[in-house]
Amino acid sequence: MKIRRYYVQDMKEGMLRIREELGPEAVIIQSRKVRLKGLKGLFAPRKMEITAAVENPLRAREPEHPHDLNFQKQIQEELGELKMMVNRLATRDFIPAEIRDRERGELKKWRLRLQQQEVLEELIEEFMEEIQESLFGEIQLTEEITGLILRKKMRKRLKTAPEKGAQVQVFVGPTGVGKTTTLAKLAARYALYQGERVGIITIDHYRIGAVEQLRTYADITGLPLEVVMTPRELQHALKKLSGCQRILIDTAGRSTLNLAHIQELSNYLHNLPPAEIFMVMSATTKSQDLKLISQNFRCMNYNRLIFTKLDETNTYGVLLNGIYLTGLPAIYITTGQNVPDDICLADLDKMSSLILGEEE
Ligand SMILES: Nc1nc2c(ncn2[C@@H]2O[C@H](COP(=O)(O)OP(=O)(O)OP(=O)(O)O)[C@@H](O)[C@H]2O)c(=O)[nH]1
Ligand SMILES: [Mg+2]
Repeated sequence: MKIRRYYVQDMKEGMLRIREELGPEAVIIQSRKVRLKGLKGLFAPRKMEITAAVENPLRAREPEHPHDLNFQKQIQEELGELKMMVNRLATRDFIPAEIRDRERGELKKWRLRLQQQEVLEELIEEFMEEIQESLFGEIQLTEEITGLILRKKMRKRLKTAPEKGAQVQVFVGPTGVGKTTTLAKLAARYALYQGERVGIITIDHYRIGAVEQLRTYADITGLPLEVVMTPRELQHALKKLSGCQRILIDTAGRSTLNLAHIQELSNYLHNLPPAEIFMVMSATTKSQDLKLISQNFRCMNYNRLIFTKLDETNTYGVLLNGIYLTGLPAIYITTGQNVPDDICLADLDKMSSLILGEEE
């Protein structure tokens, strides 16, 4: 075996020299950046030290017919293999252990942040693996760079959509998440800011005080309110309000574990015209409960998300988890009890900043 060491500017130059001198069968067994010895080396840019070896130097000689097409093809194949090998070696085996550990340290910080934010473990693993794979070869991996890459990946995972402006909008979800309050905020915005004719329907005749709550909002804004007790009555109410540009339908909050109640409510929604059906999720919901909510309410055919009560928590993983579990875009975020002010459009940058704890 012949082993030779080269000092070159870059890998490309090294490969050319190795091929020239050792032939196509040579393999690179080590590569690293070094300073040349002596005063001169101190001021010169760092060189690449490549150690290459060839098993049988005899085969390294040039062939008798270098222009033979088969020979050229063989050379190219071998060069391709060599390239792959070099890449593998350069990205894994020859990074000093201390740099590898530093990279892991940077990731650890972000893993911890995502865990604190209660991002689902499966999503955290996915992010960490993707970043580790794409970055393992980068020597200058700082906490800041890792954060930027994570942010970019998170933006891709999060999902928003523009306001659709469907005529019929329904608000569904578990108890007490803010369905009625959010409906009131949007009704006021449509009516007062956009000058639209708005009608409200409520299917919530189960909870004592539910109708009065909505009637208070309707009276303040002067909007018509229809209370319905059966799916058939809902059809009548829709007809009655058909002159409205916007019809907002409030539903009763149902316990996530009571599938019979959820199913009963979904019967009302079977014959709706094309509608935006908002699943309202509170930011204070536990991640594991979110899984149940997204599954058990599926029969409601909800197609968009609203996240409420962001002002009540410092843990924002729900935003990512909700979008991930349902595959649906978030449209609105609410941040307080004030009607109509405490609502805004969901925004990718804002959501990822909340989860990662960074300024935009
Ligand atoms: N802090 C905060 N409170 C909110 C927000 N949205 C709603 N609330 C409050 O949460 C409580 C429940 O709100 P509702 O709108 O009645 O909730 P709901 O989903 O209609 O409740 P049910 O109809 O009983 O299922 C009320 O006290 C609201 O003022 C929000 O964004 N932030
Ligand atoms: Mg309600």
